[in-house]
Amino acid sequence: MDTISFSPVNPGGHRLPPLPYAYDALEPVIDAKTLEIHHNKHHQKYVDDLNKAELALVAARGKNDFTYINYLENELAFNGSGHILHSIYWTIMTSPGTGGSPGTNTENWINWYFGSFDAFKAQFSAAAKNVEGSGWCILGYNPAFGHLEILAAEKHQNGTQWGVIPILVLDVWEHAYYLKYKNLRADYVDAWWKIVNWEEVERRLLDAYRGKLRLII
Ligand code: MN3
Repeated sequence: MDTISFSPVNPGGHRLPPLPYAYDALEPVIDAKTLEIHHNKHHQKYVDDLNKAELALVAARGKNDFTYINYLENELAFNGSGHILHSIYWTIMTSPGTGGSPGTNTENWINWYFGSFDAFKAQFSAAAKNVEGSGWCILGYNPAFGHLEILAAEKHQNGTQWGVIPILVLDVWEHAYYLKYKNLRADYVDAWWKIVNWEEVERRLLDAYRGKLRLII
């Protein structure tokens, strides 16, 4: 059997990816202060805690001491998923008026499964507005079924289908919108459509279908 070469992230080696734009680039939909805290503080903490959990597990294996295995497995799931989803969230947004419209393949796949773009948008918005507590709304490609699906995830990790590859993600934790929108999550969700980067969505969809998508670049 062939030995494949791969380029893993070493245990404890995760880094906060830089934003692909300035903190004020998403104004007025997402204000600069919210974006700065969200990226610099919240996302950084998921990265730090994921690294800590991985290194703690390296140490646990070394000592053959799995006393804290339940805690550490939960830390891996929570912080690993948080790191992945935030990294995608930053890249699928862009300044208002610059995101274009859905690409040909994105549009075809959405129309085939959801019936129309409007029906997709209505379901995605409803799912995002009604996520219970903190979580995400995710349009993902499911290689097991060969089609797109909308999933409403609680926290970062509950409510997924195994194998789903996130294509378009919307953070509906309060830290993503509370400074500007207060308790009005629905207003944030409705405004957010103005900053979707459809070119990046199309690229992610095609790479996911071809099995070439690296979730964090
Ligand atoms: Mn967040």
